[in-house]
Amino acid sequence: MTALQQRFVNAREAEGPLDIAPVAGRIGAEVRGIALSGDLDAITIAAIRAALVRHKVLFFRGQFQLDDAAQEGFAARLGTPIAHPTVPVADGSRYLLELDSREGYAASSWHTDVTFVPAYPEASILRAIEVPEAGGDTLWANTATAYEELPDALKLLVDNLKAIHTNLYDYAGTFGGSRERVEKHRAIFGSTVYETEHPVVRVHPESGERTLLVGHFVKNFVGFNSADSQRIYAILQDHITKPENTVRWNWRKGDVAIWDNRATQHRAIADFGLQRRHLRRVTIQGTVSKGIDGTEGRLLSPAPEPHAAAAE
Ligand SMILES: O=C(O)CCC(=O)C(=O)O
Ligand SMILES: [Fe+2]
Repeated sequence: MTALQQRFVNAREAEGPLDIAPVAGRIGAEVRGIALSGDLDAITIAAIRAALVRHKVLFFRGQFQLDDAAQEGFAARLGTPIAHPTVPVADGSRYLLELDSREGYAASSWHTDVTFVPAYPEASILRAIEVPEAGGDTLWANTATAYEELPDALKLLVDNLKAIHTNLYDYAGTFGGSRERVEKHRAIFGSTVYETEHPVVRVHPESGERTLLVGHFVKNFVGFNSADSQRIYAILQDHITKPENTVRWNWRKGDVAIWDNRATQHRAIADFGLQRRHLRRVTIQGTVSKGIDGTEGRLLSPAPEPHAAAAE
């Protein structure tokens, strides 16, 4: 096996306190025999964090002990929970984002969460409250193996490329439901318009892996017009989302998925018709993206405060 192939193997650690079963060949692992809570000890939390960086998405079945407050409590052990920049929190919670099919919701296009800000979340924790009998799975893709596999000439193109990400994206193409609901969602999601320039290749702050940072918030690549941007985008997304790079999770009520939002994209599969599908998410604060040459992500809009920028 070459070093490259070795790295692609989504194998469990030889030792460690967690019972981990890899799910797909390159991404995803189920963690068994653990009840998530705000009271987990530091060794278990450190092991979960390490497994997250290694496997990129972790699944925990049957976490019925978690209510909204406990989901937030666990998030606070993993890092610093943050609310969505524009969408109000779910009723009675401090940080939770409601993902409820009753609101016409299905994030059914590939994305990394909240990349329209420079320090977008490092992780997201999603809990299934109600799920369809069949359908409504979620897919995740490994953006590190996607980069690793690119032909050298394409690596050369993306290594110094930058992209503009915005929350004013194509809602109609990504969000199910009636036109009225799409409009309502757009009004809330885009109530403040953000634009951020990110390196297309982000160096993962913990693993040092190079990852592709694109997804549906990308508006264009710097120096390219929108027609060329769309084609480059399609090439990169095709590499990221090819089945070999993905894992698919069939939700049961009580499941929790945690993903490393710095090394993955994900999307829901909107094949569940009018059945109820209800999940709640909390995100963990991330750090500003950094490219291969150290270039950092930067906020373009809303115009950053000059004082705040100087103080950073
Ligand atoms: O509904 C899903 O499966 C995914 C939703 C999503 O994009 C998210 O929770 O960030
Ligand atoms: Fe998402």
